[in-house]
Amino acid sequence: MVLKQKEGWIEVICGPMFAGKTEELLRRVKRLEYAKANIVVFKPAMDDRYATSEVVSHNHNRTQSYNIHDSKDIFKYIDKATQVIAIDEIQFLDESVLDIIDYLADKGKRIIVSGLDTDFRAEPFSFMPRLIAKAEVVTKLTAVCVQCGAPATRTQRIVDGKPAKYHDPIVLIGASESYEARCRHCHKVYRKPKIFQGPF
Ligand code: TTP
Ligand code: MG
Repeated sequence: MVLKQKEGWIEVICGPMFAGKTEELLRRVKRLEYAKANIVVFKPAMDDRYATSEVVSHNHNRTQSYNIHDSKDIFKYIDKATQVIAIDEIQFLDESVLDIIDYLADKGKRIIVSGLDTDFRAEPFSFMPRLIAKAEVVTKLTAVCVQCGAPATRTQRIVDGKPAKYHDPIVLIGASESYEARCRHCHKVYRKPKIFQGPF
């Protein structure tokens, strides 16, 4: 029997900030663009100013993208001929994006998405665990801990020079002025509830 790869699946690129998730998404998109794939890129609209913009990585790599407020808006920009759908920072879209990309993968589309797997408290970021469970391929990237140089799996939020508090709002758009990549041991959150008390 000849084993064949059927078309249509979901790839997730996840990890903390400064891990190169956008860079990796763009790398996959660019390869497919060279092959003349019919590909549409999206990102969540953080404001109302522009309908189209670009996904830009820290390395200044970029590609044209559509800014969407609602995950259903994906259907305004794709059609049957679309082969690949990529979404950066998917954690900021509404949860129905999960059903939408599931549907599209079933219809034979290749879905490439990137997003934060955890928030600044190192808790799972909204629907990301469900997305990861549904995906065929998951790439968990690490950054470099700014304190000790170990692989960083977490994002530290700093407010007024101090670690953010557990009950601070989850969404705070920003970059290195408010966030740092940290490893498990260097990551700090104030007032984190004690959920489990072990024997030592
Ligand atoms: P990312 O694209 O994940 O950050 P990045 O560009 O540094 O990472 P990469 O190189 O891997 O692409 O963007 C994260 C956005 O999310 C950023 O605007 C800050 C925001 N954010 C929150 O709103 N809440 C949080 O808890 C965290 C950790 C980030
Ligand atoms: Mg990014």
